[in-house]
Amino acid sequence: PFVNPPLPYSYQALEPYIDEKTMELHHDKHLQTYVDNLNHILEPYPTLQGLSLEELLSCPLCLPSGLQIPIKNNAGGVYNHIFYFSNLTPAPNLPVPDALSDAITASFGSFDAMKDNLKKAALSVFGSGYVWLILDKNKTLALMVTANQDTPLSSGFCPVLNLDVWEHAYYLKHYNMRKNYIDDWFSVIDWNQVNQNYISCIKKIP
Ligand code: MN3
Repeated sequence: PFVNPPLPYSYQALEPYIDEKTMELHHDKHLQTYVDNLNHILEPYPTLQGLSLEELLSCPLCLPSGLQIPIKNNAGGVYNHIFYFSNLTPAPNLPVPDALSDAITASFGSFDAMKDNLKKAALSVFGSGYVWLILDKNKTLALMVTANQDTPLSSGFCPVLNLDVWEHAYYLKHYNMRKNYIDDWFSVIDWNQVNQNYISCIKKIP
């Protein structure tokens, strides 16, 4: 069965940017529910239980038709949250490592331009969803918005960074001010990890 990995830092580690209660509920309740639901859905399908989250999400049409939406929602919920938590750190590390920094400059013109575009994209999400930095088939970085728990994996893109803009990710501290949450999130990004994600995406794309 799939498990909910512990956070790589304490619940209060991202204070004052992301509050302790939000982190606790987000990890122990929201993510845990997706893990439990996914395990329940896969119970009757031992062969699917052997697949990774990436495999479950990369080919929706390979799945039995009745499972396509439940797996998209719940394996997506597990994958998206583990990825989101793994790219945060209480000890932010700037500057951005060279490999990623060069790719950002090539795609967006500058780091600040990427940041502005990402913020605009995050503010544009209507309802619940995510903003992603992804690598496309030409090994170019781009931004992508997904609804609900959809992932870029199902469209063949490789995830480099994601921002959860569901209200549960920020409402206890930032209320309706998504903009403030986005700014605070930028203060706790683990750019070394994001650079690692970028490098592993480069290796995966033929
Ligand atoms: Mn969430």
